[in-house]
Amino acid sequence: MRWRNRPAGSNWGDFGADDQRGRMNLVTPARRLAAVQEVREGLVFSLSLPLDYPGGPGLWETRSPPRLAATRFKDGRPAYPFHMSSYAPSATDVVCDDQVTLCLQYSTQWDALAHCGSEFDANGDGVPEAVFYNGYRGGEDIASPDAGGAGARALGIENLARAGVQGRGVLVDLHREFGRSPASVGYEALMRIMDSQAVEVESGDFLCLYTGFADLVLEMKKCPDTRVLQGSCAGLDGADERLQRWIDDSGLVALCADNAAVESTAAVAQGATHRHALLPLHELCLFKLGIHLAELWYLRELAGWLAARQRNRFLLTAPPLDLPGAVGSPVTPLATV
Ligand code: UVW
Repeated sequence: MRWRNRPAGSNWGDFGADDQRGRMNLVTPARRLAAVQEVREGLVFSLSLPLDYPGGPGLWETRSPPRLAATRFKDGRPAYPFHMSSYAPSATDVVCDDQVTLCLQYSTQWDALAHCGSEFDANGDGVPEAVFYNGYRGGEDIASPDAGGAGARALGIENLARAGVQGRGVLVDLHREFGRSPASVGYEALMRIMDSQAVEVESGDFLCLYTGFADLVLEMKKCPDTRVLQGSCAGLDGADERLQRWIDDSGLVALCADNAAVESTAAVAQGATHRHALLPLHELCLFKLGIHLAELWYLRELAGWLAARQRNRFLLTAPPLDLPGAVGSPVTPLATV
């Protein structure tokens, strides 16, 4: 057993002692068939930003835009363009080959379960250690890929990729309610809005939140004004205990938003006296329940199309890269309606 104590309100062990998929286990063949029933017109929406957005330093100091470069032969020549006639004089083929330095969570992305853990006394020795979903250990199972570490030996994004990310998306339009005003949306408000938009969430659903944030990012044309962005659009109130309980009880498998962190980060507490998570929804979802989070999705056109038809459900297909050991991944999600 990897742990003696499990965090209050967690489901560690419920999907198996070595489970690394978390709530994705609830996307069963029956739930996928239910998702397919939402396809009535065969139209498809891409839910990705161009991966070089937000632009510049972006939203987090540590993340920078993708840098493309040509691949090179051993003698330093770029394979871009590469005329195959240098191999065989009669060849007419011209080939371009490139590589990228990519911050995996710079733009439209999935968070792996290895993305956020907590300082928690899982082994019951009275001393908290860095621990992740299902008791996997920081520094052992999840060790920095710098300094010769292998990255996430457990809970890496490949687990999500191999789960086959396809199921029913259900969209809540927070932008319709709040416009671009900042709002921290707790249980009461979310239930009221879902009720007014006739949204029902069932076990196995991917809940998508349209806030307008990614639209604002696009309008800034790769010069993001972080002060404006930080004061704009809705996010969930991750500290609201009733909201946390509902997320657990609903059976949803992922929260996917067009904003930067799914939850509102405006109210990050300064000067609290007790130790606590600054990102309580990340703690609840990634650490305690194995619910994947997705951020900076582009939902505007899908939200408009669904609203015009009084619909809110669709088939969602959103596999991340199968990149072993990574703690996040870009994604090009597709909504089919
Ligand atoms: C953090 O909040 C640290 O990352 P993200 O919002 O991209 O999950």
